[in-house]
Amino acid sequence: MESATERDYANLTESLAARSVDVEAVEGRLRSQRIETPSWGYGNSGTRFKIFPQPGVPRDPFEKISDAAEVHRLTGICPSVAIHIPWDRVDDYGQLKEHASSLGMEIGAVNPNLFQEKEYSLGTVCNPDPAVRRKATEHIIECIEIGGEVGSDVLSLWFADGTNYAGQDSFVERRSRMYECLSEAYAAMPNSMRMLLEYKPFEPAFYHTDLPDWGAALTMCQRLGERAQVLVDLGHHLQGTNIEHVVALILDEGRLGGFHFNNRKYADDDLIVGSVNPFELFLIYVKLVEAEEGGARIDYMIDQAHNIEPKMEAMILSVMNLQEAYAKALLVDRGALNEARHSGEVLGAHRTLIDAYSTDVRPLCAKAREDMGAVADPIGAFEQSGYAEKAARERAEGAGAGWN
Ligand code: LRH
Ligand code: MN
Repeated sequence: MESATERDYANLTESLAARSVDVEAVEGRLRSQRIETPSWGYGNSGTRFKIFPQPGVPRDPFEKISDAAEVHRLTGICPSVAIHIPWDRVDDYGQLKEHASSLGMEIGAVNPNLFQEKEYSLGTVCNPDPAVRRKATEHIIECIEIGGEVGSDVLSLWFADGTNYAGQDSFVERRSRMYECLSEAYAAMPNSMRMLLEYKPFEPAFYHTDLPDWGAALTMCQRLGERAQVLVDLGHHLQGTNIEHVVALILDEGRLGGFHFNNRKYADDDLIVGSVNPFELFLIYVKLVEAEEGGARIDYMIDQAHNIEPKMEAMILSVMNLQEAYAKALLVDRGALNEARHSGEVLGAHRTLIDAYSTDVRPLCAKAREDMGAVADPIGAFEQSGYAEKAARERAEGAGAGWN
C-alpha cells in the first residue's frame, strides 16, 4: 500500500515532469547542498534582559559537536560545525578534530570573539590604542593557527567596532587602523585559507559601526586581497534593504564568501531562517542557484540564537527551511524567466518565480534526505529518538555552555 509520502512524491514529480523540470538534476543538487551549523546555536543564549538556560544543553565544545552530528544524521546536509573562540577553546584542538571526525563531522569556520574583552570598549582593530589593536590582531592570528589544527580553511570575522556619539572618533582613521591589522592577519593566513568579513549596521555601537554595510566590507576585501570575501548575515540589514539585490551585487564583484542564515522582523533578531520572510529567502536562493552554476564557492552557515525554543528542533527546522528554499529556487523555469524579462513582460517574469515558490517541495526534500541515508521527517524522528531526554539526563551535572 503506497504511503502518503510516496503518493505525494509521485504526484509532485509527475507535475514537475509536466513542467519539464529535470527532477533527477534537482534531486542531485539537493543532495549536494551543504549547511554549516554554529556551535553557539546549541548553547544557552538570550538577550540583555534574560538568558533562559535549558536542560540538556551541551556543556563543552565536544557535546556541541555531538549535537551538530545528530542534526547532520537527521538532515543529511550538515557535516560541518563552525566554532567560536574562546567559547570553544580546548586544550587539545587535535582531540576536538578527532572527536568531530569520529562522528563523521568536520570543523568549519573559525570565529574569533572580538566583542567580549574588557579592553574593547572603544573597539578592537579600530581602537585608538595600539596595544588594544595588538591584542585583537594577536587573537585573530591565534584563530588562524587554531584553523590549522582543526583543518579549517575559513576565518570568519565580525567586528563590533564603532562609536556611540558624534565626534567620538575619526571614521577614516579607524578604517586605516582596521586595514593595517587585517592586512597583517591576511598575510598570516596560509594560501588555502579565506577571510570572511561580516558587516552589520549597528549594535552594540549605536552612532556608527566601522563595517556597517556591504559596500564597506566589499571595498575592505578588495584592498586586502583575493582571499578576502564578504559574509552576508541576513539579520545585518536596515529595514527595507533589498538583500537579494545586495547578494547579486557582491556576486557580480566575485566577492561573496558566505552567509549567516537566520531571520528577523525588527533588527538582528537571530530567529529561525525562513520563519519571518520565507519569500525573501527563496529570492536569495534564486541568485545562489545561478551563482553555483558559475562555480562560485559560497559557505552557507547558520547563525542563530534559540532563546526560548528547543535548540535541537530549532536547528533541524532551520536546515529543513533551507532545503525547501533551495528546492523551490531550483524549480524556477529560467528559460521562461529570461524570455519574459527580455520581452518586458513584467508580471510574466514575476509569475515564473511565484510558480516555483508556490510549489510544495516537501516530498522532494524528504526523498532527498532518505536518499542520503538521513530521514524523511527529521523533527518526528528526533522526538521519537529520545535524544533530548538522554542529553538532559547525561548533562544534568554542570552548567550548559553559553556566550561566556
Ligand atoms: C554578530 C554575529 C556574529 C557572531 C555573533 C554570534 O551579531 O552575527 O556573526 O560572531 O553574531
Ligand atoms: Mn553573524
